[in-house]
Amino acid sequence: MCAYRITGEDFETYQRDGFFVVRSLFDVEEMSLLHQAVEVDKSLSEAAYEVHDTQGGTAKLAIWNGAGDDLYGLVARSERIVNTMERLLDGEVYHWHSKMTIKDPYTGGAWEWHQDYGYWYSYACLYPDLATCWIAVDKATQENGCLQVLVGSHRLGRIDHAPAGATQSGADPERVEAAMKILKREFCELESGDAIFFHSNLLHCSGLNKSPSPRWGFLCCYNAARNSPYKVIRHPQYSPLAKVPDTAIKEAGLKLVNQDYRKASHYQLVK
Ligand SMILES: O=C(O)CCC(=O)C(=O)O
Repeated sequence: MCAYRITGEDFETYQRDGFFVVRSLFDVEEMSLLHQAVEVDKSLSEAAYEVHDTQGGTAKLAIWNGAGDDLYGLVARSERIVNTMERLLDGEVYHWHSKMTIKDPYTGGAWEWHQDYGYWYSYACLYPDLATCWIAVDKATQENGCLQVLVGSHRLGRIDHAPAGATQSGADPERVEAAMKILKREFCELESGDAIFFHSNLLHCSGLNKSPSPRWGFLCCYNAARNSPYKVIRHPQYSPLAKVPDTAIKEAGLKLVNQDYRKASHYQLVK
């Protein structure tokens, strides 16, 4: 069982580069449970809506706010992620939201260059004290549209964002082009169960899925408790996050997958 705990080196990498990769954050058995959950509970893929890119491609996105006792919730509440986020965001954190990004074989679309804080800013968070853990549900490669990052771009500060394609928000293309001339672009190729922790101002994107395999990514996003939206908006305010031990996923997993999974699911999908 993975007992990942953030190291001093990971923390320094995060501060310098805006992200770091953890190999096998979730092991083969845990990923198998997650795959079974996806198979058994179709509500997620059925509720996912289309996200159109600027090249005519279409990805799908499911997003929800709660982190409950279903497998997705247990992953989002697991100590290996939440403790890491507490270190990265320097104090108590809460679950901001979780997302599943889905790229179907051959047709799965791209995500344009953006910073998450580019649009979370308008959710009334004063500081960019939010971060994401992007977990590879399927192996992510350049061919199927893995995440790409501009190393160190979190230090550019927040860049203006504008609509890109029908349903996306993209960072100012002129700034992105200038940043690309001085910062290294990294393709984050991951095995299933690997994860990337990244800063909300890190410029990132992902390409088309040109492969015969699906590419699913599970994103758990957190906000510092002290950075709850300063006014009431559509997105929920701070609520305490109940951490669960790292063992919880396997302990609950088989039971959840064998029972009626839908009854165990607590997530409320948002459109
Ligand atoms: O999963 C992906 O390919 C990118 C998703 C993303 O960047 C986001 O949801 O902010």
